[in-house]
Amino acid sequence: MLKKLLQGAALMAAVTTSMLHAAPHELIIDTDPGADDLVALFLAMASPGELNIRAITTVAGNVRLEKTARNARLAREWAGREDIPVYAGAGRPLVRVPIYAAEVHGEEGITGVQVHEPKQGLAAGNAVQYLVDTLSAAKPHSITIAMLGPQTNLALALIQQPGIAQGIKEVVVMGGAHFNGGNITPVAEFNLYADPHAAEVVLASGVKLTYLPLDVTHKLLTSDTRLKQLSAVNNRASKQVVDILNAYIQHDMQLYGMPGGPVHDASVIAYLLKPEMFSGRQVHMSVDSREGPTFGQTVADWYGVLKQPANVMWVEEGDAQGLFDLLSERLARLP
Ligand SMILES: [Ca+2]
Repeated sequence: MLKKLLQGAALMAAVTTSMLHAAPHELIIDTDPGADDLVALFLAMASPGELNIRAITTVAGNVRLEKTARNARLAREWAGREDIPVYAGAGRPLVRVPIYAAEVHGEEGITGVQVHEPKQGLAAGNAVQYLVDTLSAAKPHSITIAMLGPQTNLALALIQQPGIAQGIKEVVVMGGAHFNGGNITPVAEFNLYADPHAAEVVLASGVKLTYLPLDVTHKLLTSDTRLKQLSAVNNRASKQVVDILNAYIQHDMQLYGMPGGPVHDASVIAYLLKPEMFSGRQVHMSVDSREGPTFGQTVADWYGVLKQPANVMWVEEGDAQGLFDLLSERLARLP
């Protein structure tokens, strides 16, 4: 009897899991391409079974808005996914002076490949208004947002209409740093440093938040073997990814003395596709937006010493080889 019950429970669990996998994420990708954003966009656009990408929204970040909006359209053109609309959003952060990261991502925002003006233009309207309209019309907790840049667009949408939080299932953020230390200051990660006030607005909205900070992305590194694995896919998309990464990883490898480079934003998409490859902890997190040496720092209470309620899932471990296996498998589907 007990054995039968256990078998029944196992079957139910398997059915539930397969049902969960059967329903794709209704996804908006908010992004500032960005070399690693390009890799993330390819991974997402190659995964229509799991990710129904409603739109790509762009923001100023790694480079200026005109270039991030163009690069998102380039990614879409290269991936053969011109069915996905691209909306341009905020051209500057909420409060702070704009900063960019051309020294890491190149003047055009993508390293290692030639850029051109894509054939298809932007969707009409602003990304912030698109977020307001889409999230307010959405079923409760139905839309996932992959947050691959500064959080300005979503913050502006939440300020304009706080009720839109109801449409959000989860916001999965590439950003922040705790154990690792920062990459733009000793303690701040770029996306949070570029607009900490926006991150505070999103945090205060009470939406379900998952952070993939440098703590995990600096563990998911390229290697010669992994770049060869990507090369072996041998199509245009894989060649572009290898060219982008070969140029992009140099900065971090030299700066940190690491054996390979991180592919930060791709880990957000990998998390959505295969959450079982990652682990972390529900923690209380705050963002420091005071001027001074800790500007943009995320303070993650890993050990719960503050006795505050958890407000984010802080991802700390990931399967590096799993990420590159997934990327290779999915890139093979692209042109
Ligand atoms: Ca990014």
